[in-house]
Amino acid sequence: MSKNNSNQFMCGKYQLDLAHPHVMGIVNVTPDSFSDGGRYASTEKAVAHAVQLVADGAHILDIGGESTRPNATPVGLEEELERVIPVIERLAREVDVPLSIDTYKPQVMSAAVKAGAAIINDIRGLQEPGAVEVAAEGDAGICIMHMQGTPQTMQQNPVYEDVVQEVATFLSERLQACMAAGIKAERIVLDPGFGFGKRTVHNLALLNGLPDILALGRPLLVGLSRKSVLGQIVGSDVDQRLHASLAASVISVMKGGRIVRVHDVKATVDALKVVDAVIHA
Ligand code: 7PJ
Repeated sequence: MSKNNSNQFMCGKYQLDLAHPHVMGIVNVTPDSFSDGGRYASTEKAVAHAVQLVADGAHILDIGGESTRPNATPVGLEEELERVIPVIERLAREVDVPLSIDTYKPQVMSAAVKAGAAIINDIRGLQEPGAVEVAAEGDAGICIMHMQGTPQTMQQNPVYEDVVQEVATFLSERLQACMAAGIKAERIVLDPGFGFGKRTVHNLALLNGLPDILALGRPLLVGLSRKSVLGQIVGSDVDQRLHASLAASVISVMKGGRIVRVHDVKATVDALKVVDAVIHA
């Protein structure tokens, strides 16, 4: 495969060569209700998990303090900051991979970047007032994701005429808006947002349609790890979706995806080494 500039992803002090697939490990920072250590315990737990993911081969860590699963209760700004900022500060010192902040709140983006985050991963595609401006201020990489509706309502009745076309149009418009605000294309990756306001038919059409979205000219990030679409296909609970998730990661990269966002880093790294060897053979 030839070297292609559109595979370069600039994020803070890092430049990732996405000609090779990259694994983004998921780090959820949620309060630990079983421990009396409170905030300190949840910070320690998230940091330890993150350090393990890097040892397992994660190329990027995605840190999130608010669950965006369907029907999840929103987390307030102060609470979200208290969850994620101490974790990012610690990891910025302890690991040498780009840290991504999974948030749609401009205040969290800005604090996270100050604390050492190199990527802003926004499930709302920088649509919150002020988000594009915060992203344009620094040199962080940006992941623009598509979602229909909001996490509270998105799975109630998702409707599309042509899901691939509609997702591509949205991502293209957000890409233009970011570039108009001064964010260089090299800093942007795009994500169809699997499971965010999509039924199984929509998720499958999008997976098949990844080449059409790749045609927008920027690398694709794909998040299918343990998602309910896989549970529907395989008939398994969320903690029994490793094999289905590996299949999804392999297919995603074969179809043109370049960053996969996953829980099970070690297994995914091995699976994608095989895909990488085939792609570059
Ligand atoms: C995604 C995400 C995804 C990006 C979540 C879950 C839901 N960010 N954050 N793409 N999913 N960019 O992991 O089940 O698919 S949270």
